[in-house]
Amino acid sequence: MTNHPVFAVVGHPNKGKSSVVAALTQNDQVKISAVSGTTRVSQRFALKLDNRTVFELVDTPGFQRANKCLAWLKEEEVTADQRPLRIQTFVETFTDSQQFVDEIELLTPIINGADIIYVVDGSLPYSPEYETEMEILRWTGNPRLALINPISGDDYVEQWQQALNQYFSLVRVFDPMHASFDQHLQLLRTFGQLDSRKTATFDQAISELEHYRQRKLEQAARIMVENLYRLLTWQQRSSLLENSVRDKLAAVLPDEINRFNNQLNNLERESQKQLEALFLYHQLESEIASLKVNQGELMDETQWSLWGLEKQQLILVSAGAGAALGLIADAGLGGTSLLTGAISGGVVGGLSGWLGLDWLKEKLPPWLQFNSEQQTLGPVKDPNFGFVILGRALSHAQAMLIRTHAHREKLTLHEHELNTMQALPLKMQVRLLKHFRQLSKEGPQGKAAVQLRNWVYQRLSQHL
Ligand SMILES: Nc1nc2c(ncn2[C@@H]2O[C@H](COP(=O)(O)OP(=O)(O)OP(=O)(O)O)[C@@H](O)[C@H]2O)c(=O)[nH]1
Ligand SMILES: [Mg+2]
Repeated sequence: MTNHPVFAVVGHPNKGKSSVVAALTQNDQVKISAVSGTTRVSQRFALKLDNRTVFELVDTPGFQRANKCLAWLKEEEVTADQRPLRIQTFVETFTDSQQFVDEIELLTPIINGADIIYVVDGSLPYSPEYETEMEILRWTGNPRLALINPISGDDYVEQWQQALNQYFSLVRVFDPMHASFDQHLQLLRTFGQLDSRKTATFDQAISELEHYRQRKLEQAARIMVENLYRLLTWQQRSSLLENSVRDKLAAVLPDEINRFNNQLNNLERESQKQLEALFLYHQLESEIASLKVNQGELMDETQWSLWGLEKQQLILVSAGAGAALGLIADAGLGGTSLLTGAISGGVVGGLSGWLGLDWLKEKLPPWLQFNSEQQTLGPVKDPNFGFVILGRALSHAQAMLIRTHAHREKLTLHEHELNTMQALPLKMQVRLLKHFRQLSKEGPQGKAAVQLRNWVYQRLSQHL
């Protein structure tokens, strides 16, 4: 015997039973598909918090022969008090037979004590054929809750409510594909109401789940700021190139910049994987445009300003916040594609050793390191780069926070979040810029990291 609540999720085929199980147990491995009859055998899925099972849901196949089942049950005349026993006899009689395979699968967990969650589609009209299923469930005598899943609209929700209220003590609307975290918690509260002995268990589960979610968001903020630090400070050294081939550098540089870009993308992907695992997405397909830092015309003296050395940006990076305020509006986030990070012009800073041009030495500001003995690329100097990385990471995390584990479509980045980065008040942009620079200097253990983590946490919390 288990001491945590168990619910059997039952109903007609293809009404979203498995989707409900996936969403509520935060498990993207539950099999879901548009093909009716996807779930063939009952399978238990647990919601675990810190390795402790809070509750289990049993995903079951849909009713296939409800009429015949009810006819068998009625073959003997029984009074209401004997109906649960009659259901038990049915299961004992047909277990291991080839008849009623689906009914046996779905009734077995119920006679073993599971409460019932009956799932229907609120976008299709109610019809009496469901009465047979509901009658069988009523015969079990177990606590029963009905969920109306508005698969493609809520046109018939009211009609369903009229019918379901007669067979179920609680009836709720729940959309497993789009339910928010709050709606999840509300439904858990309903689970607790189904049986007064379980109310306290679910009240506790809800408060644990809230804490658990907060901790996850804190961890997410940590992962995102560490990623930000790694990308902001990423430097690539080349061991292949010797001084004797200095004149061939121009030819090699594009490949090196490609390699640099690949590394940035690999680092970012690694961090995205960590976030996906954190939010319990183990087989999420994502379609995210690659981050791309352009070379610009690196070897062309007349184009040197394209490496992020534009006059306005120079001031932006080196001057205090007051001076920067007025500049950010046009030199800052304005022309940047925040989605791909393909900032126009070259943005690769730290071009140490790539040029060997004396003229550059004089023109370079002190914050751009120059060492003619080494070939290094990076770190990226464009002040917008921090916004690009953070905007992408927020968009990725938020896409996971607003989806449920019943969603099987590819994850795509939402331009929306990137736009809101762009729309941040100037003061906030300046503050973030300062934090980015400080983070690059102090590392992920410093003060700026704490401030950035808090900021990220706040933004993620807004989506709860
Ligand atoms: N748009 C939308 N589609 C849904 C929703 N719930 C389920 N679906 C889709 O409906 C189909 C069936 O969902 P499942 O969760 O596999 O249904 P099931 O009741 O477990 O089906 P069987 O195991 O075949 O009995 C899948 O294609 C789901 O993506 C919903 O709330 N909205
Ligand atoms: Mg299923």
